[in-house]
Amino acid sequence: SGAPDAPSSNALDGGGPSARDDAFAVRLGRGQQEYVDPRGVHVVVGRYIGDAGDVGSMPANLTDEELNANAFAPQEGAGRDGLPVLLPPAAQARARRLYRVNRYNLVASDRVPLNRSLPDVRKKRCQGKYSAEGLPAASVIIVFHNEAWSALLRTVHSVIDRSPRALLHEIILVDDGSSRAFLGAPLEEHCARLPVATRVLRTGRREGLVRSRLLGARAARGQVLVFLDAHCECTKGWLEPLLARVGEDRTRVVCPVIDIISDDTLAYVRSFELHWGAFNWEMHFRWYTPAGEDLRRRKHDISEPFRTPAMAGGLFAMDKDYFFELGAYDDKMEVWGGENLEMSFRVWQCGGSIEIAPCSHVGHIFRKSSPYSFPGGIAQILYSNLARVALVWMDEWKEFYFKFTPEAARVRDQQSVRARLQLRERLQCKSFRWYLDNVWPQHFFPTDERFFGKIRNRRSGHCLHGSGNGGGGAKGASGAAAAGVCLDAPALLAQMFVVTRDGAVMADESVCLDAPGHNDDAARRPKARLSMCADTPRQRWRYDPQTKTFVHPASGMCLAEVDEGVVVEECSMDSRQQWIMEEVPWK
Ligand code: LR7
Ligand code: MN
Repeated sequence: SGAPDAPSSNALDGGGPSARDDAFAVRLGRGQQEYVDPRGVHVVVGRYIGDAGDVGSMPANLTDEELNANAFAPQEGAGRDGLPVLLPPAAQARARRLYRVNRYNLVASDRVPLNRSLPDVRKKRCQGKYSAEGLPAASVIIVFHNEAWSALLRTVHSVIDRSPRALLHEIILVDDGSSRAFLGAPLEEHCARLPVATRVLRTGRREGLVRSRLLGARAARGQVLVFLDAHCECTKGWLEPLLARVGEDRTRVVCPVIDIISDDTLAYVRSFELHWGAFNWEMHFRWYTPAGEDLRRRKHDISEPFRTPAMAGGLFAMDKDYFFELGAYDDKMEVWGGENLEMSFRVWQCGGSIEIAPCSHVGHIFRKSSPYSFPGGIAQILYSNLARVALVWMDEWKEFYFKFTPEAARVRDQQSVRARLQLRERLQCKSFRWYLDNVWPQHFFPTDERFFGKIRNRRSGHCLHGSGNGGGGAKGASGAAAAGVCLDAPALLAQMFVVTRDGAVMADESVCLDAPGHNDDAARRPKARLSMCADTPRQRWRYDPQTKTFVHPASGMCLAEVDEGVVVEECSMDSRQQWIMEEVPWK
């Protein structure tokens, strides 16, 4: 499929999802995991912040010398063509120890030359599709806080080496209050010698990524702003598609496909191009795979840019004037998180669009946890940012969010969002309802026309489990549907379902109740499943309020809870086939 071989592991982070044998397991962000099975059908998305205790806690046992040393020591051929770096046993203890500095393998990163080669991962159709002729020039903005020298400068060098010189107006590095000596004068000296104008701006104190990007954007002189994280590597042809799409229509915000650079071996792993970005009920960013009609449309021409409801946030191109006209960023957002959804809603609701250009591929080191501090605490910061998003952009769905996300509800009243509401007013932006209906019609959010609540089995009293993260052991899962003890207050998303007018039984994370579309053998009782929502008769159900049964028209069978689990079987009106719909107000 064009992907390099799965990297073998230096096994530094004690296993975790990236160490799974499943070659289709890809990590997509801090604690965000997505497993695409070999047929690309089911997607399981894991928790956002895996072990919160791990986040932001700098280990006390690293010495100042270790934290401040730049041990960049390139070895010819290390990581060449994006291949994994395999450390000799002698280096592994040190690698394990220093892993915690950046939450990626610093020793391996320090061996990979700044100008390592990478495969051209683009689809055939992409090659020659975009010419550099007549495209607007870019200011590439990279913000960082205590990044490793090797990873930061590999980002810079990959931009310089793989961008047509005429399209690269400048590179702007924004140091967000880093404390490491090598990021001071030595960084400026290195940048001064580069063949492309590369400036280092400094916030002077820790401002967080939003205000750091704002500093960079205000200083930029290119027509298009291109933002990158500080641990990326650009591949051949990455820039032209971004600039071409923005050049054609300045209201487009264009993202590359984000490939995976292993946090362990630094291997470059091409990711699945069909993802698009959205979010779950906790307002955490998620990748989903298009299904049904969306998938068919996409497959028609895999090289064509496609629209996405939300962006991951770190890697995108946007016309500079449009960026400021549209309100830049919410500068009251701190440190990390939420700004990607804020910008996604704002762009869509206020007249622009967000798309992914599949011919543009940029690698990013995905980490399992954050290496840096969150002054004030991660929950306080993240949920304050998310509360701001909800308060400004989500209309009555903010009440849904606050009702089911106590962490955000707690900080709701501390937010002053007047200026952002005025911006929304001034730009005459559309409603969140419009966004849900038009930008993300496949969404699994409750609306007034949909059932929202629990589905309780009459015989056992058990409730169907969805995929919410609310606990109860029902981890976000495609797989066999299950029922278990009903969970009560605080209302738990794990057992909440939305039933749409056309009979889809949806849960959080875009999973739908699913059963085989035929019944060849009346004696068999196929398991019901939770699968990635798709436009298929397998996922259509008809609830009969009289008999309280969930009929599955495609197979003519009924949903039942039996000893083996949740199945479909021949309809009999037995109480195990009866389900009580317990409506819960969604706002
Ligand atoms: O206080 C800070 N100051 C900073 O300058 C905190 C962070 N930063 C810098 C940091 O050094 C890095 O260069 O900001 C950049 C992003 O921080 P990361 O790498 O810790 O973020 P991430 O990759 O875990 O998170 C994703 O979501 C973030 C939400 O705020 C940002 O939008 C990131 O840019 C974004 N990264 C991507 O979109 C890459 C693909 C990940 C996915 C999915
Ligand atoms: Mn990042």
